[in-house]
This record gives sequence, structure tokens and C-alpha cells, in this order.
Amino acid sequence: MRKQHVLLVGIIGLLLVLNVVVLNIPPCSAGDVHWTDDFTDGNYYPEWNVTMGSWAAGVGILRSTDSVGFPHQAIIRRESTASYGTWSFDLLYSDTGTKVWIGFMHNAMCYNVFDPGLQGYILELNGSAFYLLKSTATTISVLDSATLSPVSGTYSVQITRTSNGAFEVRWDNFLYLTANDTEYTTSTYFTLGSAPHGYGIDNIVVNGTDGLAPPLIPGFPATAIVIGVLTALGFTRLRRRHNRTTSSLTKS
Ligand SMILES: [Ca+2]
Repeated sequence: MRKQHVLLVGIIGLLLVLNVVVLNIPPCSAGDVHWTDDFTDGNYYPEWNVTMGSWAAGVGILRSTDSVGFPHQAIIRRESTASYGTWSFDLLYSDTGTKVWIGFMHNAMCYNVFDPGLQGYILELNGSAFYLLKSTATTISVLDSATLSPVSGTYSVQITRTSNGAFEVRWDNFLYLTANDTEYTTSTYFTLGSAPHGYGIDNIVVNGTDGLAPPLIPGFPATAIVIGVLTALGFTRLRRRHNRTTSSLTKS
């Protein structure tokens, strides 16, 4: 077999191997976000950072340890770039609390959860009032609201947001809030804000995407690499042939 044929067979083999490797990469791409926290280690750090107040996770639940109530606030945050997908968690509710906010996707740090500025979306429970809110740099608006009748206990909360901005919020698997908003497509933080005391959060699972452009189609990078190599080899051969022709013409 001629050298060129061996080289060609080798390149085709490389193409097949690279494409198989790329196609076998799990579906999680660079834009996928998945994080969980069940606080079983008794710590909220290093992932969480306290913005205001005092917090503890020593009993396997994240909650403020501040003893004073409203208008004092306790705020804790962690990085979370999911802007579409599912945010689920258990909320420990006590009627001694006044307000809890979960800024599940937002872009600005927050020092007063009762003022606008988070630049994103917030779930609020204020007594029996249940809200899905949007906070811009200057205003807070209600996207949807409902009335709950919670008693002290633990409730499962699930928020979903599709890629076209459709929100659904479930409290103990019952759909209470729906809305559609497309203004914010990225997120930096997940923040829990509480006017202590009386609330805790646990078993957080965030599973979504961060709003970045979708990844290249599977197999494309390998194909592009091999096409590039083949093109370079083709140019090299053409140049050699041209040089040989030029050389023979010069000699004659
Ligand atoms: Ca726990």
C-alpha cells in the first residue's frame, strides 16, 4: 500500500475514534448546572457566604440563629448560575417567622431583601401570602401570588423555568404560582433571606442550565479537526507537486 493510502486510512480511523469519544460524552455540557446541599456535614461553608446576620447548619438544616425578629434580617448566598431548569428544596416553616425570601436566580448581591436590586427572580413567603417576584435594579413586581395556610412543619417547594421563560411553583406538589418572564437570562447567586427566626432550608437540588449558548453538535469538533488536517495535507501535496514542476521546468 502506498504511503499516502496508509496515511488516509489512519486519518479515517482517527476520525471514527474521535467521533465515538465525543458522542460518548455524557449529556452534561458546559452550560449545565447541578448542585445540591443537604447540610449533613453540619456546615454551610465554604460554598455559602453570610451577607448579614448569623447562620448555622449544625443540625443538618440551614437557618438563621439570630434571635431578634423583623425588621432585622439575615441573608446568606452562594454562587448559582442556573437560570433555567428546576430548583427544589424543603422549607422548614414556623409561624413565629415573618418573612422568608429565596432569590433562586439573580445577579446582584443583596443587603436588604425587602428592597429592589437583586436583578432576578424571588420566591417569598410572608405569613400566608406566597409570591413569585421579579426584582430589577429599581423595582420589585409581583409576577403571581397565592394564599397558603401553612402550619409549622416542613414543606417541599419546587420551582421550574423553561427555556421560554415559563415559571411554575409547587408547594407540597400542588401548583400555586405560574408566570412568564424572559427579562433575566443569567444568574450569579442563590440567596436565602429571612427575617428571623422561624425558617430553615434543606435538601436543595438545583438542576438546570445557565443560559449560555448550546454546545457544538456532537462529533463536530472531531470532524472539523480531521477536515483541517486533510486540507493541510492536500495543500502540502499540491505545493510539493508545484515545486517539482517548477524545478523540472527550470532544469529544462
Ligand atoms: Ca439536612
